Amino acid sequence: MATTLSRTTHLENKARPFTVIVEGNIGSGKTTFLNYFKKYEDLCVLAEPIELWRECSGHNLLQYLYEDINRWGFSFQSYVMLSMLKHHLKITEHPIKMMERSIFSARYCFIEKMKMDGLLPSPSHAVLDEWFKWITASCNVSVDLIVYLRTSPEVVYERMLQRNRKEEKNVSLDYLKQLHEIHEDWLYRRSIFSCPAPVVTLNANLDQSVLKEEYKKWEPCILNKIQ
Ligand code: DGT
Repeated sequence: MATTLSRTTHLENKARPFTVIVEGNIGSGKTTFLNYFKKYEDLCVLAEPIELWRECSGHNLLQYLYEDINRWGFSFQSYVMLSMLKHHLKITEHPIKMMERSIFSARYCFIEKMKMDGLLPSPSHAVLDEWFKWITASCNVSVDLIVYLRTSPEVVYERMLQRNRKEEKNVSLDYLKQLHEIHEDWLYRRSIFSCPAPVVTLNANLDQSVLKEEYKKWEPCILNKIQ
């Protein structure tokens, strides 16, 4: 018991890791990016908890979402926020934490898009927004760097068709175009919301072999090696 307590205290007292969030449209290559950085021992890599969303006490929330957004949008977004919060708060002994997406893109991109499309009733939006405001004011969800994998909607649409995730079969090019614009407004044009950290933008349309060179170029910055 004493050992458990002293270990907890030790970890709580440790400095917060340098936290990098990886953002970009559906199919922009976030998972590939994370996989590339897994080789570094200094890093705690947290992939998006999509498997949790597919298996919430036996319910595939991602599937429900795409089948009937009006009915399931609120439940899905509540669960996304919870799973993202867990990642933000996850204690690690690694000096760097890299997360796929964040509570910020859940709120600023996906919840916002549902609201714009009239798919999230105003009271449901208000409740999610209150949760978001409370979490960001009361919990340490600070971020040090955002990596924006910038793509064109046509490219990610092709990738999405190729990967053929069954839940995404009804996701249209139009939807990806609108989601792209929201990411652009937030992370590139910086015209909506605030960025919780400086943004590094990578051209993620590039072919994998070339893209690796881009990853390498940005490595010192991403690994917090710049003095
Ligand atoms: P990648 O590696 O860049 O191809 O990333 P994906 O496409 O595996 O991951 P992501 O986060 O762009 O999308 C996963 C699926 O979950 C996709 O169908 C969109 C959906 N999704 C992710 N986060 C949210 C969210 O906060 N709200 C909604 N409505 N959908 C979300």
